[in-house]
Amino acid sequence: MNESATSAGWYQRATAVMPGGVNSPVRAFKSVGRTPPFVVSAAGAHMETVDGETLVDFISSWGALILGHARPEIIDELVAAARRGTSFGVPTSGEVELAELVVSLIPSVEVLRMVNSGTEATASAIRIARAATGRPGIIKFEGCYHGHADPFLVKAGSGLATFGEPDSPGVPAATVADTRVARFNDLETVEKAFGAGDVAGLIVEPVAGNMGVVPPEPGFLEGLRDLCDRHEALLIFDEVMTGFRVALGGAQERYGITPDLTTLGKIVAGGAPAAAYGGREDLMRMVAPDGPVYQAGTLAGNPIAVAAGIACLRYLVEHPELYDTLEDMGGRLEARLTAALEAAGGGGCVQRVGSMLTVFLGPDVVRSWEDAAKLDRERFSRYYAAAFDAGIVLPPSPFEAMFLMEDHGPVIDEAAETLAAAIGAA
Ligand code: KE4
Repeated sequence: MNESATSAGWYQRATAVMPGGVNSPVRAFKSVGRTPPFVVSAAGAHMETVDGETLVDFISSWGALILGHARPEIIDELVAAARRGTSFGVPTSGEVELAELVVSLIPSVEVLRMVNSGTEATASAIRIARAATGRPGIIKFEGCYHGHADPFLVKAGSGLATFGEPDSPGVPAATVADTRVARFNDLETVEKAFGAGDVAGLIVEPVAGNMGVVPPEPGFLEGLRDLCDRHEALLIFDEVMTGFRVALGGAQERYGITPDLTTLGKIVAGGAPAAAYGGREDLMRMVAPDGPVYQAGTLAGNPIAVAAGIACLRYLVEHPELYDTLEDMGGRLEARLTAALEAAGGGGCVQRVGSMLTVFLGPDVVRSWEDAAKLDRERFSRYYAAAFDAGIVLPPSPFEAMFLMEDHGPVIDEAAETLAAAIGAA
């Protein structure tokens, strides 16, 4: 096998021409100290690598896949759309159908705009909040990730809920000066962050998934709604990960909270590249060309991603029982891994909402980033390696979620045993 035919060979070539050899940092597998596998193809729950390995995949394209890889129901529509042309730069009926589908499934979304990434969706949502209120302040939470737009690349200042400090070179302090950082599941820090009276909006992952899965505690989301109302700020649910994942109507359906704006991604395009933002009609009519808030995108609402998104959402509408199936699978996996943690005696917890879950090695409960940051990274890397060597590819970071897909059904119990053994070996 010639050198470049292996993952190691491809990775060497990749690093010569791409930062870290990847098109998104987490894919470099640096958090688990491994060379990333290079995938040739995937079908259902399985990935095939250039090294001839077949792996059960729990990355699920970071949550974008809820049915499985290369599902005919989606691929056939996507290919047919491509054969009709990949991009026209003028409207298509598919964009209307997808928008109507999303509006029908997520009640708080009365009007929406398609974009090409979750980052564009969240950046656009806070632009609307600032335009609608005339205020600059944005509140976000430690450990929550909303894409790489400048205003979000902040770390908590010297104390929580103080002004954000840039978390990346290239982000001017002025750009994040209006971003406050609060603690997830801690309404007091949110109240403090509202203090200055200049907050336009609060953006939150209603179920945190980017510090590992951290469910909202009872009353937390209600408290955010109340605080936003009291301070006349907008509540923005970043449902890029939770949308159509934790319920067909997203976390806002699961928890019964109505945000003012919602961002969507991943499942909304069935694994093809697209995202969206939407919400109250009065707010969304501010967006050009209806209103003065500018936002645009060459490939926004492109026919390929739209066809995949329609096919995926229609399947979910036609198979509502899938959420019960995923809940059952998730429950079985959670129970088995929780038992494995207890047997290993090393501390830790499994935290899950529906079909997104995280094995935290170390802390017995994770309520916020403060808890998540205490996890044992070396132990996670050992767990990761044991799982990979046994044929399972997990998200290559302890601060991510595993995502279940419909196609995990036939393999979930065997995978649970394999992961339980990996916990024991770590
Ligand atoms: P994108 O710009 O990557 O499409 O979406 C950003 C984003 C926004 N909001 C939430 C809640 C998200 O989870 C994301 C992206 N999620 C990560 C995985 N945790 C994407 C993986 C990656 O960065 O490669």
